[in-house]
Amino acid sequence: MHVATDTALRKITLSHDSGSVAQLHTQGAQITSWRDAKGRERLYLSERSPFRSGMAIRGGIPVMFPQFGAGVLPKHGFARVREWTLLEHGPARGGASLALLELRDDDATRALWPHGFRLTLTATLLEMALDLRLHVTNTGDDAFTFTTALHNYLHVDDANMVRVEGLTGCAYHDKVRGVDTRDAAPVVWIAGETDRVYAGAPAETRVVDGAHTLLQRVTGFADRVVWNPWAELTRTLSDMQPDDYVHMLCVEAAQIWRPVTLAPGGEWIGTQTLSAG
Ligand code: TA6
Repeated sequence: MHVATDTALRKITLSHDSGSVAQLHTQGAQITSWRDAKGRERLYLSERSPFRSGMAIRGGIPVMFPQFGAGVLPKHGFARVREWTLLEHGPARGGASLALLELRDDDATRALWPHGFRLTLTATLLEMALDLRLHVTNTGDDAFTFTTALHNYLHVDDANMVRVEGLTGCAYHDKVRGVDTRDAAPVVWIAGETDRVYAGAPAETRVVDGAHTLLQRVTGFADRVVWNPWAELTRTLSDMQPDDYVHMLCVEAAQIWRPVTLAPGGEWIGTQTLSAG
């Protein structure tokens, strides 16, 4: 896939001896590509993304903080459009490749959200897995409350044929129909616009895309979001091609239903390992 990239946005590469490679934009600490050791791209990235400073990148793994979705802050918070500081980048134990990025409050974030915080994202690339660790610390003098997500845009060959396993029996809010309901089906098939926030989901979710699977293992993030805009909504999104919905599915690790409150000095950690099969 060819992606035009504005050189103003800084991008780093994680590479593993096995041949797996990931790209990460320091804006948003956003992973924008992950190719496993067999050479298969596992993330969707829109060719129509603006790749301009301060504008959300459509695809990869945006970090939503301190607000998931709509609310008093800009949609999905500000962490995804801020420049993060690269603290570490290089080889790690067992041949892994690691990047550690940090975002701290500054005048601009305090103007939107008057709190002292430190966020770090640690990305570790392995042969067939990508591991992310989001660490939130309250560095201020007052408590704050946040919601968050790793908004994974998975690349799939055909969304019509994809099944998501592991959410059976989970309560969810269906944003398309505006109802709270429960998933009784043994697997989730995507057959139209889908926007669901699953509450208290199991730690493992599996996405099966033909012969390819992706296992998502999560700690800390209690909720999952499954989103595909489908044909009609995609046509209204200027940063996606009309047919892109066929090749993407968001299965997100999130903390939404029960917002997290941190006292001064308090910490919260969420992790996610995506394993390619
Ligand atoms: O996680 C699903 C969702 O909240 C959808 O409702 C949809 O709006 C999507 O995120 C993308 O949001 P964005 O602001 O990046 O267009």
